Amino acid sequence: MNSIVSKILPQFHERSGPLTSDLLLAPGEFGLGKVPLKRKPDATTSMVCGYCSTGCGLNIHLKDGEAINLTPSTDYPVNLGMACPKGWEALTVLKSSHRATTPLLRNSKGKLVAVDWNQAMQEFCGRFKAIQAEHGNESVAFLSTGQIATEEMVLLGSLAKFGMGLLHGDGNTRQCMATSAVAYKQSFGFDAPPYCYADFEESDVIVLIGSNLCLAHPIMWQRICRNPHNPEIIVVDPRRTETAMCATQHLAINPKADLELLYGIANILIQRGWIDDEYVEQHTAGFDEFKAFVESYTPERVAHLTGLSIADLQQFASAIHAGKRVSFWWTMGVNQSYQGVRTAQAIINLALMTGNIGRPGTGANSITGQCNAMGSRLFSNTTNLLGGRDFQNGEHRQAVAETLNLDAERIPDKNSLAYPDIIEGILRGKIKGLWVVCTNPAHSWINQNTCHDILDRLDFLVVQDMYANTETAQIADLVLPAAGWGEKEGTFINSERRVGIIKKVSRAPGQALADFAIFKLIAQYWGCGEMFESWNEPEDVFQAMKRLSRDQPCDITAIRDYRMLDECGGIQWPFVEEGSDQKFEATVQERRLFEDGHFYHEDGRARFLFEEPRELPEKPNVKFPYLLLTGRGTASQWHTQTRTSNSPTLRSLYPKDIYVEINAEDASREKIEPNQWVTVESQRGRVRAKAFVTRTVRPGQVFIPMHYHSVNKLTHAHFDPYSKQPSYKDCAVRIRHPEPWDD
Ligand SMILES: Nc1nc2c(c(=O)[nH]1)N[C@H]1C(S)=C(S)[C@@H](COP(=O)(O)OP(=O)(O)OC[C@H]3O[C@@H](n4cnc5c(=O)[nH]c(N)nc54)[C@H](O)[C@@H]3O)O[C@H]1N2
Ligand SMILES: Nc1nc2c(c(=O)[nH]1)N[C@H]1C(S)=C(S)[C@@H](COP(=O)(O)OP(=O)(O)OC[C@H]3O[C@@H](n4cnc5c(=O)[nH]c(N)nc54)[C@H](O)[C@@H]3O)O[C@H]1N2
Ligand code: SF4
Ligand SMILES: [Mo]
Repeated sequence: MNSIVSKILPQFHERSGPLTSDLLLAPGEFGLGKVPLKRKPDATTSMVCGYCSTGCGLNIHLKDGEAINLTPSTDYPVNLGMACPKGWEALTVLKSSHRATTPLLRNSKGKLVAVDWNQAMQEFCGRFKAIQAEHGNESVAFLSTGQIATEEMVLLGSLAKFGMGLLHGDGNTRQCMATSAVAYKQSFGFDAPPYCYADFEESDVIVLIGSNLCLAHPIMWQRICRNPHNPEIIVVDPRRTETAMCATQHLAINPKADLELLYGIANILIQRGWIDDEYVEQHTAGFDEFKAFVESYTPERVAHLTGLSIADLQQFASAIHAGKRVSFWWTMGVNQSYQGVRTAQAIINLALMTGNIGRPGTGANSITGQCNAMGSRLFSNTTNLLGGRDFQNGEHRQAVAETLNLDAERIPDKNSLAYPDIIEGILRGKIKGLWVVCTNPAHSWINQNTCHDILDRLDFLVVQDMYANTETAQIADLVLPAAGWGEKEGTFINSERRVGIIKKVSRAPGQALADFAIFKLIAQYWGCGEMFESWNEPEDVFQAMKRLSRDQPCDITAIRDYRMLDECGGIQWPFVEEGSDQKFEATVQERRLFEDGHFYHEDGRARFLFEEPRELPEKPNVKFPYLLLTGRGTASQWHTQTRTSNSPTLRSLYPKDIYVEINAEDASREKIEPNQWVTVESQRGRVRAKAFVTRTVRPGQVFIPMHYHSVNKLTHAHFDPYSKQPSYKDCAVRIRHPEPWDD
């Protein structure tokens, strides 16, 4: 086996491998190419940011081929010279003492100790194969991510399912985008967010539902600030967020009452005759049934259910009617709900019935979260077969088999378990081995008390991460050290479907390898290396992705190569070869879908989908009187903070300690002083937090940012039935003080 390491490693080893930037020249001559350009060590190159789905372009300034600084790109169509604090600090967090620099294996004394790649690979393959031999192939699963390059996702998904024979693999996108993906698929026939960011600037009415753009997508918010039409900005959020404060109308809705609100608004629009009948007639199906369904959502009833006034509802409906170009946007306030799919579809219904789709400044627009969640939705080979296909469809399997020159029998004909079912499978002893790539479930998964207990039951847990100190790495049996953004190359797909490029401008520390290289190494040790023989570098996989996308709605066959992406400032899908029906100019930098009113269902029509709302599963009650909301806390914190906590600058921009936002009225009644430590308790666990007394949350509600590790001790594991996305933003808690830690 050692010979494999010596054969493979030098090819990939970050220390010996060339920086991509070695091949780069001055601005205007960027290229990742194999074309050996004359080396010019001090230059600037550009790539997209590795945090959020906005996908800003960053200029990376190099000295001797290595990144020394960065500035936001002024000519990238996404961010037009802007970046948020995370983007500005993206390089800093790479140089951290917490980086995983060597594989780590848990020894017989229970300690993680450094081992070499050869031993790590022997353990990885030996242990997983042994589990498979005893309990069947399906007893090993993987959990992946929306934060590695699409090429890496394709390789991981292909290796795991076609090479290693796994059936079950899902991603952290389940926590985040599953609802939107299912909603779009059912309504439009494909998971296709229709918009481009120019729509932020072209709308005259912008409706933001469960979306705190100002801090979660600050550059998208900047795009709204550039809107020259003096737009109405309507924010639907139980909290008076930074975004709500900037709105022209803030609807401080009762949590999880969005479905009632949206049905109520649809009813008002119908009653007043404010419908685009022609659009509905030509391009949709199911409107009459929907119309009959929403009739009972009278303004009086809806006002009562949502906690809003009838005047609020009338004003919202009137704004939609008055708008010439109305866009509807949503994020986690909608997706993370036990009825998220139907809520997202209720938003889609409003856009369809008013003809606000397919034109500039319109759309039913789901905003993605992670830098490459969109890549994961199409190419991770988890929920969908590669290219947005269906595992259960024989023709789809055949198409993928032919494209990848693979025996179709190797492609599972069953769907994977979803993330919550993988967790459940571990609990039931069906899943014994888990491989976690670029996600931190021991912090981010819902209801941590059981999550920890469940992960402890695994026979073998492998974590592949940039940092060795993540909550999940700490409990792993084997840690594989990964290179991060800036240390490897590939592509990301942003919220507006733009394929953008990332490059290697920094060397990964120690023995850390790009995920791509780790997957190749595993393939060799597993004994299926020849399946991926032709995928020597990410761009080879990119060419395969093009072929996999052919004739799918996400067709990118006309993107020639990385260099073209670089020259064009990223390219949105679809981007189809000459000679096909759809032809796009690379020079047109921002495009939207459905301009011809044709959707992806066989009849070309979008669907009106709806269902009776359900009760809040865990309502506040006498014992637990507050409803806990969770979400993003500041623009400077990223998720479980493995990355952002490594920047002193970012750390100075957010509160060090976990805090709970509580309304001044409640604080006064509970006799809580600002900044006092209190205990927040749910039926499942308790958390110590500092009281942040504020009027941004309403009485009876509290808010804790997700970035502090104990938050998910409180959350209640319940899910949307269609998307299986966790409902992170509704559970009942109480607040105690003095703290009951000693009782
Ligand atoms: N700085 C920063 N930016 C990020 C991230 C980060 O960690 N840090 N993460 C990225 C990722 S992966 C994602 S998914 C996005 C998330 O971006 P957002 O979805 O904008 O962020 P959240 O704060 O999770 O949730 C948005 C809002 O939903 C509201 N909400 C809660 N319950 C309800 C409800 O029932 N109805 C309505 N209408 N609203 C409700 C909350 O009060 C909150 O203000 O952000 C991305 N951007
Ligand atoms: N209570 C509550 N919980 C939530 C949410 C909420 O709103 N409330 N939001 C949910 C949402 S929307 C999301 S997206 C999830 C996010 O949850 P996670 O995915 O668990 O959060 P991250 O901190 O982004 O974890 C990514 C991990 O990948 C590592 N990493 C970064 N880059 C690379 C790389 O290139 N390769 C490898 N191998 N590793 C890398 C990082 O160090 C980090 O440990 O959290 C969810 N959890
Ligand atoms: S808005 Fe998102 S993509 Fe842009 S710089 Fe900030 S984190 Fe990066
Ligand atoms: Mo997310």
